[in-house]
Amino acid sequence: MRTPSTPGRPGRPIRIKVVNPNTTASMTTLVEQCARAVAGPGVTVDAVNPVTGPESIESHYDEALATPGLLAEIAAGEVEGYDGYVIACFGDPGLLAARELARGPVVGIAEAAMRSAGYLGRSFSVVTTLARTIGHAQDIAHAYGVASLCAGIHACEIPVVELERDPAARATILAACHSALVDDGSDVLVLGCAGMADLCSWLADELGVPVVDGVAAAVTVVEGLVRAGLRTSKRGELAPPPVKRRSTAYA
Ligand code: 5HY
Repeated sequence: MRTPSTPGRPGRPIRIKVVNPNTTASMTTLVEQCARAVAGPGVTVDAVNPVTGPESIESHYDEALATPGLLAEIAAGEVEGYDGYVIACFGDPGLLAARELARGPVVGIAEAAMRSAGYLGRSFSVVTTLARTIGHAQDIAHAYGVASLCAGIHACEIPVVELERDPAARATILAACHSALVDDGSDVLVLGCAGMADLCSWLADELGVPVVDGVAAAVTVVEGLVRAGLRTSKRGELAPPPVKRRSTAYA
C-alpha cells in the first residue's frame, strides 16, 4: 500500500544500496557511476564493497568467501534505512540469504539482466569473463527459469581485475560478443560481469543489438518495485533467519 511516506513520494527519496561483493574499490566506483546513470528522479544510489573477501569472484570458492562480507553490507543497510539492494556480481552470490535479511527487494545483476533480455528479443547470449564461470551461469539461468531463452554463454577469458587494466579488453570483448551472436543466432547480448557495465552503450552501437548490463537492469527493477510499494515477502522461506547463536564476524 502506498502512503505519503512510501519511498518515491515527494520528499521521500528511494534509497538503493548496490553491493559489489568483491573488494576492488575501483570496480565499485565504476558500478556506482553506471547505477546512478539510470536511477530515476528522487532515487539515491550508494555503492559499497566489503573489506573482507576476494579482489574478484571467478570461482565457487571466491563466491563462498565473498558472501559473508556481502551479507554484512545488507545487514548494515537495514540499519542505515535503505529501501532496496542490488548484488553487483554476475553469479548473484548470497541472493536468497540477502532476501532473508532485507525488508526491501534484493535483485542480483544476473537475474535482472537475463529477465530483461527476455523482454527485448527471441533469445540472448551471455559473454562473461572466465570459462570456468559458465557452468554456474547456466545453473542460475535454469534456476530463474530463463534457460530456454539463453542461446549460449561464452567467455572472453579476461580476468575480472584485468577488465579495466588491459588496453585490449574492449576489442577482445567486442569480438567475443560478435561471435556469440553469430554462433548462437541470438538477438540480444547480456554482459556477464559488473566490470563490463561501462561498455554497454558502446557495444550496443557496435553490435546493433540490445546489450543488457545487469547493474543498470537491476537498479531499474529495484526502483520499480520500491516505487510500487513492493517488498520481499516475509511469509515462509524468506522470513528473517531464525534467532540463534552464530559465531561469525557479522551476526
Ligand atoms: C562479477 N565476478 O560480476 C563476476 C563476474 C564473473 O568479481 N564480479 C566479479 O566472472 O563471474
